[in-house]
Amino acid sequence: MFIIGERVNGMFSDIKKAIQSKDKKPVQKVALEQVKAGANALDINVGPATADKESAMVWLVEAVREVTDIALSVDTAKFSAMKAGFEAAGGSLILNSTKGDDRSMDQYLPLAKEHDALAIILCIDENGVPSNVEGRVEIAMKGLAKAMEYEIDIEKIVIDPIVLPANVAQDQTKKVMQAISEIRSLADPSPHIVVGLSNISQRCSNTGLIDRTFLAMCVANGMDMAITDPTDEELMNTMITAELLMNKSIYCDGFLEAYYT
Ligand code: THG
Repeated sequence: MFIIGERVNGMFSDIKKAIQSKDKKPVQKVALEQVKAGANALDINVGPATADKESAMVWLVEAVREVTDIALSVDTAKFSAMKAGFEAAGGSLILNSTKGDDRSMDQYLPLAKEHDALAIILCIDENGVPSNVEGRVEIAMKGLAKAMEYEIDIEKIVIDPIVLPANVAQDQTKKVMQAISEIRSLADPSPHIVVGLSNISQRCSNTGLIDRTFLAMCVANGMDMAITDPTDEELMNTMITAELLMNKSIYCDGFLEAYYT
């Protein structure tokens, strides 16, 4: 599993405060905790409360880059902020994200190509998030065709089927998992599949339990990347165990310890 640490996000109050007061310390602390816990990349998102998205993104990227060379997933819906974040980061990048309509992909995919970045394509188009499996799969396939048009390797493409909170869109959870499975079986070579895991339990009770149960189910359906918090030990243990049971690692009695060595 490729883990994108979710915590450097202005949606969290410590990071929001740090961005507003231009205090790098809390950002760098959170970033290093995520890396130490096993993140393979860090999501970088300035959150909703900042007016000047470009300069906030540059500041946040630079703060994190001072303490780690790990891959950065520049997470913004604003193209100018994406471009600014990419330039500030130098290399080792994930474009998070482009919508799956032609107009968005024609803008974002050339930027990903230019920086040799992984590109996350969301299963959203001009009509929003499809409410069925077929709509998600169709957008994913259009995304792969578009990547080929720009001569981007399919290994560089990451499809996000879009996870919605279980308390308001309970019927969508199963559809996300079916979409993951279908995209995996239809495409050869297959793109990566990512989900924003915490979306599933936003404003629910028992968030941890819901997150890790959903994680195991997504792993069973072929998901290989997750935006999540690797400092959640129970969640990580569930991920390691789910991958073991999917035969992605070799069983030994100390399989949990073995993962970290
Ligand atoms: N897909 C992609 N990128 C994404 C998402 C996705 N980036 C952002 C988001 N979704 C993933 N990151 C988070 C981070 C936090 C939460 C959810 C997703 C979250 N926070 C709690 C809340 O808002 O209720 C708690 C906040 C707090 O503790 O202060 O749920 O889907 N490509």
